[in-house]
Amino acid sequence: MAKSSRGGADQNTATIHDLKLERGEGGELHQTAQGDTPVLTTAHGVPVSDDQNTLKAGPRGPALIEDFHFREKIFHFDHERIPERVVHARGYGAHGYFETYESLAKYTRADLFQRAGEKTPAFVRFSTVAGSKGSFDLARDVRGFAVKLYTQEGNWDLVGNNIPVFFIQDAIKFPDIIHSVKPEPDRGFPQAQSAHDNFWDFISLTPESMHMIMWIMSDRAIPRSFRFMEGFGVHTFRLVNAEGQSTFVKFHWKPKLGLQSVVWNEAVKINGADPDFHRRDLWDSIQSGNFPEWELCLQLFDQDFADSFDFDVLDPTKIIPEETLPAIPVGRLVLDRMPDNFFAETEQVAFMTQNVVPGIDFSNDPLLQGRNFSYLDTQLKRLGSTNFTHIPINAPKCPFHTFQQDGHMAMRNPTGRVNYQPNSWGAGPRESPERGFRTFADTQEGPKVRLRAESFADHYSQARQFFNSQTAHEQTHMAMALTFELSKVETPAIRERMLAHLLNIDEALAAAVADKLGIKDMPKPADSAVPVRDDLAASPALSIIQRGPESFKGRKVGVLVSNGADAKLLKTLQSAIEKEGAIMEVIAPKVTGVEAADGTMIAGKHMIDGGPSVLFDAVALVLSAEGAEHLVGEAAARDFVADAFAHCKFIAFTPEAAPLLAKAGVQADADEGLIALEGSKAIDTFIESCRKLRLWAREKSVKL
Ligand code: HDD
Repeated sequence: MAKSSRGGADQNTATIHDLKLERGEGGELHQTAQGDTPVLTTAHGVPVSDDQNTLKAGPRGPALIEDFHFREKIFHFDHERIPERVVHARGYGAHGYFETYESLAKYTRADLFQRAGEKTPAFVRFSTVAGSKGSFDLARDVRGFAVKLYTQEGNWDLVGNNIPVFFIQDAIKFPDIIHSVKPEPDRGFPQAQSAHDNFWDFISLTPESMHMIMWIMSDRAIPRSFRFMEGFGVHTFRLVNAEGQSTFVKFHWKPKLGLQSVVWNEAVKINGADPDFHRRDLWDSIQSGNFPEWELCLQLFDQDFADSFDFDVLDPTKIIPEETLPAIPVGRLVLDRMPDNFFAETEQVAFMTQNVVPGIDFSNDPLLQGRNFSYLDTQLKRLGSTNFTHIPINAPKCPFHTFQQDGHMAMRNPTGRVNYQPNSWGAGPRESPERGFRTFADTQEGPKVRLRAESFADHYSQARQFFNSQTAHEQTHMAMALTFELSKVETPAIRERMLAHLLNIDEALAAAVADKLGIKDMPKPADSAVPVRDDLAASPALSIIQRGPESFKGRKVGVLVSNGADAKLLKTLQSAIEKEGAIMEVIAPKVTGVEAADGTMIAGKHMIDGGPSVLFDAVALVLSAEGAEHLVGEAAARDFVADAFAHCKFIAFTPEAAPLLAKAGVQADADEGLIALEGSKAIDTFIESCRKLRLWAREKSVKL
């Protein structure tokens, strides 16, 4: 079992200290801890005698300002909050390491890529973009995928997302896109939603967003777990080797457990049932020793490829399809330890795109160039001091020496007389032309202009390519997402403007959305600066369903049980699930569990109301006839079954559970996704089916 370095399992075991009620010198009552419990002190180390009562003039009198312990305690509490991140406020992080497969010295002098098998400590923070810190996990949104690698030559931050393109091409538009998606300023809502007028107004006036919109309206924006999503560095970067030669690179993180998302109807329900769904998933898997892994894959290319590629490699609204340029695995990222303290690490971690190391450099992507200003600036606002690098989570793990000094909360001032260089004292660090970071000597020329390059002008072709690369089910999900979002837009002109863009992407998609919205008069297609291409080959790598997992590993089965259930069957089911690397959780009418037919007790993890089927990847009903009869009358049990069916999940059931299926409107032989637990092969069939994750063929009939 994995433990955090401090605390861990020991702190999870509650011990009730032997508390004793004592009368103090003045006759007042207080509880005192006994044994070896440390004595509570003030922040200045003064032992505290009473932490239950303020100092008063008489037992019923007013409080005295002299009470320094009370004042210090409340003062500190009043200042506990720091500003939340202006974007990506809600996030969750974990520690781990990156392991290099083979030396990449040919391409880069970056120290972490020099030696096969080298392990570099890492901290990763996943996030949603629009919602505030306390919002729910399954908003339709981009997920941040920020990786800090503590290399031997400084910290390298790869501050990416789970989507490889972005809304805008130039950083100067960032405040506008973010203002538009955040709660509208007059009313202060909606929270963590893009489904409102301001967002779609901005988008419909910003054609360069169309490719990103296709991704956001796809199931990529409602991932099942952080563990099952990809990460992307988005921009083109450069690798630079010891000879000073540069190779362009795009960074991809690929989850070892395959891609998986939920469906929208499920996401909405998960947000109610468990707003911390993604956090809990990461916590549970790391704490139980199931460490998630991603492979770092590189798309490497030279100037000739860049010149001949269909789009500008500096345009962050474009991808290079993996079928055109394969992403080569070069190492793996393993997350194996939760932070000891959420605030100290996950909240205070400061990611910055400008944190690059010798051997890795920027490109001229105008979004990246602007980001390189923003991230340093925001840390001062958020963390309150230029000394935020003194916070352990942000400090390098390699030796480092600067002459920076003073400022708020300075923890690490230079010692001795020398705080400048050059100096005559023969002391202190000096720069190193050999080891130091050298910017790639790219030649630049041209007038100073505020212009968008013409090579950035095609806003629809890759949006179309993305849509064409999806399976029919995924295309339906996108049409439904667009319909949902635009149905929340109150201004008809904005909806129509969006339809005009959709017409440039896919006419059938535009028609489906118009039909579902009830719009009869189709607008004219939006003007496009350049002809929209329809010769771009579909890229199967862009589809989640086509990139599913090979096994059911890392997933979760929810088993609804009742009194009189078959304990032996449940045990066999559990071992089959665990053999697959998945886990089983029991849902019972009462959380304390049920009594099985053989008289043994089966413990519950959830009661029915607290364990709806949306929290699981597949479900099983292990019920007795009597149990099923009782559950038929419970709305939560009926929803458990009806939702699992509607969300195209695989459902195993004992024949006795048939009345519950029927009451939930599910025919026991409706399709091959319903597996009766009869005969010796039934459990194997169930597990094999679960590997497909969902029975998408059912979707047509349930019309989600
Ligand atoms: Fe950003 C945070 C990713 C464009 C300005 N961004 C932030 C985080 C991620 C990204 C993952 C959260 C880091 C964490 O967990 O602490 N941002 C992206 C990606 C972008 C992008 C992939 C486009 C490719 N961002 C972007 C632009 C700007 C910013 C164009 C401003 C010009 N981003 C910020 C920020 C944040 C931030 C205001 C807020 C909190 C923070 O930096 O530390 O500086």
